[in-house]
Amino acid sequence: MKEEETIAAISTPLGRSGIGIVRLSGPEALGIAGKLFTSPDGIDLTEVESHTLHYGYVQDPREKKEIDEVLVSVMKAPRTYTREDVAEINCHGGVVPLRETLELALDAGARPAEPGEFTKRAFLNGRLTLDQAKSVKDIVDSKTRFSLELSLDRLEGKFSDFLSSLREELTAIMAEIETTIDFPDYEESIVTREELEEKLSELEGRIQDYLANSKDGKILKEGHKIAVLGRPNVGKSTLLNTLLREERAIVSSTPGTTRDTLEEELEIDGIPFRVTDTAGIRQTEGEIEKQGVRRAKEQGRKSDISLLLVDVNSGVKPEDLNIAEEVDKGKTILVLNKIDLVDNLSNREITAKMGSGWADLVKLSAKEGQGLKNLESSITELVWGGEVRKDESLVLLNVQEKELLKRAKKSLADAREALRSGRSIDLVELDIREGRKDLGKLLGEDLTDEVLDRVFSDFCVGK
Ligand SMILES: Nc1nc2c(ncn2[C@@H]2O[C@H](COP(=O)(O)OP(=O)(O)OP(=O)(O)O)[C@@H](O)[C@H]2O)c(=O)[nH]1
Ligand SMILES: [Mg+2]
Repeated sequence: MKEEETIAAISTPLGRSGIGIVRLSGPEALGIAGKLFTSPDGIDLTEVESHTLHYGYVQDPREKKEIDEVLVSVMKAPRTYTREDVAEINCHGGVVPLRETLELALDAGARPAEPGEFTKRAFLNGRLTLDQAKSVKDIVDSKTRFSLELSLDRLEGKFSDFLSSLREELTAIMAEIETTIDFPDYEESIVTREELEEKLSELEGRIQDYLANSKDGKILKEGHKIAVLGRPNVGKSTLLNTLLREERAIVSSTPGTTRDTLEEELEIDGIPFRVTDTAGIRQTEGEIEKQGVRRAKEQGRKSDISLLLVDVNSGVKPEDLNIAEEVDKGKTILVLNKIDLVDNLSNREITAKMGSGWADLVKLSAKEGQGLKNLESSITELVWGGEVRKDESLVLLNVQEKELLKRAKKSLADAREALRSGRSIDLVELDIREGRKDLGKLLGEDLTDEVLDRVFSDFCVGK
């Protein structure tokens, strides 16, 4: 069987680093590691105790040439990541010793691991549920503390627990229905249609709550898009730099400085964003600038949030009004910039010109940083509706997972409808069975090899 083979891979990123790890897993992991390893006190890795660390050298067994000075961790099945024997050879982090160590391991009988194969084995050997296995990838990919926390929740099995308990209850309901069908005359065994309906509606509510708390995993990983818009010279590039806390975009007092869009990653309060600085929007004859303006408008349409800047020092101009007409105000924060240059600013005067209906209005000095905190909280508020972030029940689901949960909920609603309209109890059971099947899919049952391969193929090699 394939799973009996011992696999090996470099499990740390390649490049210059302090250490790098070659990981082996499988029945021969310790034997193979032992063939490459020599230690001053002649340790035999297959003989040592589990979960111990050993100092020595990786040596080419043929040439007796030392490749690297290493520490080898020995972890014996079953208390390991894969539930198989695992050896991890901690090399110095350069590319050459790692590659050579891996090659020696392959010469000694290991097979190169496929992407995600260590985690796949952890799943196949029952150490992780499919859901937990998938969250391992999210953890590796997490760009922010917040998405990491949510992925860790899943690794702990919160989602699997929720699904299992739901499914157990559906199984219990189905069993009750079966007894009702098999022993229709036996008083005790009969559940009433009302009781069933009530129970189903409660389960539906639980799925609904879960869906309501779910956030799109993709957005959490890749970030919401923010476009910075406005006419030339209002301070868009300055704002980008201030948000990033680095001098990223060129700033100058010449209108039309930014000719093209510039996208950067940004984290506010642990939430990832992608901010795009755009070319100032105005009527222009310049071909390049025209293109820039077209792209700026496009960014505005594509973004989840827009920041429309106006320069309060120069006041609202016809160009500002033109832009205001084009944007979707519901997702746009009106930013009154350069407040450091004016003494007292009346919001009303500005809104009288720019109109109302903006998602929010923030006074700012992009140059001096005044009002930056307000702008940042206004942005997170707009994305999370304020309170959601603090909610502990928040879960990370991807589109397919949401879809399956919705389907399960729909099946329960169908079952309830069938009960209410007096259909035969067999049909009711059929709907429930359908919903239960979707939960099973989410739990990673009835998986074909193809589905499994797809899940793990996104992983990096060595995880
Ligand atoms: N006093 C003051 N000056 C600012 C502020 N924000 C930007 N500026 C100045 O305004 C000028 C234009 O700033 P940019 O950030 O280049 O403006 P922009 O909107 O990117 O301009 P384009 O790329 O030409 O569309 C520069 O001289 C900035 O230093 C601010 O809050 N206060
Ligand atoms: Mg600019």
